[in-house]
Amino acid sequence: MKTALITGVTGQDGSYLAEFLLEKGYDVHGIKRRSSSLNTSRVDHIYEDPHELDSRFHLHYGDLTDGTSLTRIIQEVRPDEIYNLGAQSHVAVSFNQPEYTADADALGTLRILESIRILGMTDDVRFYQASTSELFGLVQTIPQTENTPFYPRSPYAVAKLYAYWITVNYRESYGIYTCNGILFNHESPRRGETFVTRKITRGLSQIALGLESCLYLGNMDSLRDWGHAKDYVRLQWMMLQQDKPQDFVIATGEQYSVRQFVEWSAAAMGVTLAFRGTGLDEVGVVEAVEGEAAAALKPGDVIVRVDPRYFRPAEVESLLGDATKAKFHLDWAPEIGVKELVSEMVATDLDAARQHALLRQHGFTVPVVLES
Ligand code: NDP
Ligand code: GDR
Repeated sequence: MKTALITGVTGQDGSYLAEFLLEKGYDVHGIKRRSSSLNTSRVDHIYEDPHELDSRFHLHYGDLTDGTSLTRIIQEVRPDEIYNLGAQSHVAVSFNQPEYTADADALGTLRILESIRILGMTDDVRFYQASTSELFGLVQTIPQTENTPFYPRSPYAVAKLYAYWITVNYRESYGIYTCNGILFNHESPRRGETFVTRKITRGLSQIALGLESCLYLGNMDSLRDWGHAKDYVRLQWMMLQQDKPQDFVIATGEQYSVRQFVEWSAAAMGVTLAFRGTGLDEVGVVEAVEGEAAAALKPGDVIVRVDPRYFRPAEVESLLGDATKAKFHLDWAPEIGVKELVSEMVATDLDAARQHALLRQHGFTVPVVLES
């Protein structure tokens, strides 16, 4: 039985990867950070009573900013594979917390690699680094491949640039089996609520049920290559099963705007949305409503507006990936298309909104938070 250690196990990708590896028979150890409130909701369903002898899922307190905790955990667990998915992963937040972002995302990666080296495990462990399409930033060529030059546009991307190169450097310097997965945006019903896709599906669901009245967004012209997180975590594992370590771009090869994602999400709940006006005055107006899902809405309702507070100091306007190398070497292709992704996210968020609506109907206070 192989043993895997996952940083960021409580996040979107970490939770799907843990499920995937448990199904493959792995013993899975995850690092969770201390939080004043519970932060394990995405993995609670796979957590077993630690008193059970055959439990294969284990959680350890640790933090990417705390090198000794990382060394201790790696020494105790002695994993065959380490997946470094932990990060301050929000691009906009990285402009507010650049130093912390660098500490967790850049130095955190170095701390793990150094632990591997200091513990004399360079030949025993395989390391996956969650690199990102944000590295391409101000894109130099379209579509982006493993050979496209990087031009990071945020403290997050700059920190991830360091993490990318230190991962390459420890492979070349010490012969550690390390891989960078340069993953384009991937989403799911487990996506953090402040990333744009989830903000849209969750926000529109609440509006459809009459719990909220308007969704405020930033740059709706932004273009992204959106895949499904489940397809992408499979890749993270596949990369570590090759004879030789390599870096791969993972993407769908299709690109859509934030506005398009809003339209599809509305359509998935029976609402035809039209965009009128330009710039800061652009609004999303309900044109027609079909079915019962969005019973609170009627034609003419303005349910989407632009709020400049969600613009970033420097924007990544357009990302489009070319995953030919992964298709060739790993025989990988995404299985879940963007429309299916939207339907799944909307269905989950509509269910949650219905529960909230029911609670409100019965006099319970349900805080609805759209701020992101
Ligand atoms: P999430 O934001 O959902 O998860 C991030 C995880 O990192 C959470 O478990 C979080 O813990 C943990 N974390 C944050 N700070 C620390 C810290 N200081 N020490 C230890 N753990 C910490 O991200 P995703 O699952 O979406 O992404 C996974 C990784 O892939 C990230 O590194 C991200 O930057 C990268 N990436 C993501 C892409 C995407 O589209 N999703 C695309 C390309 C790269 P907590 O739950 O307590 O907050
Ligand atoms: P991104 O994802 O920055 O690409 O990083 P996000 O969903 O936050 O933004 C995508 C695009 O949508 C625009 N946008 C908004 N974004 C947010 N969050 N909120 C809004 O209201 C809003 N309105 C418009 C953004 O400006 C941007 O252009 C994600 C993260 O998962 C990173 O960790 C990962 O590395 C990259 O994807 C690939």
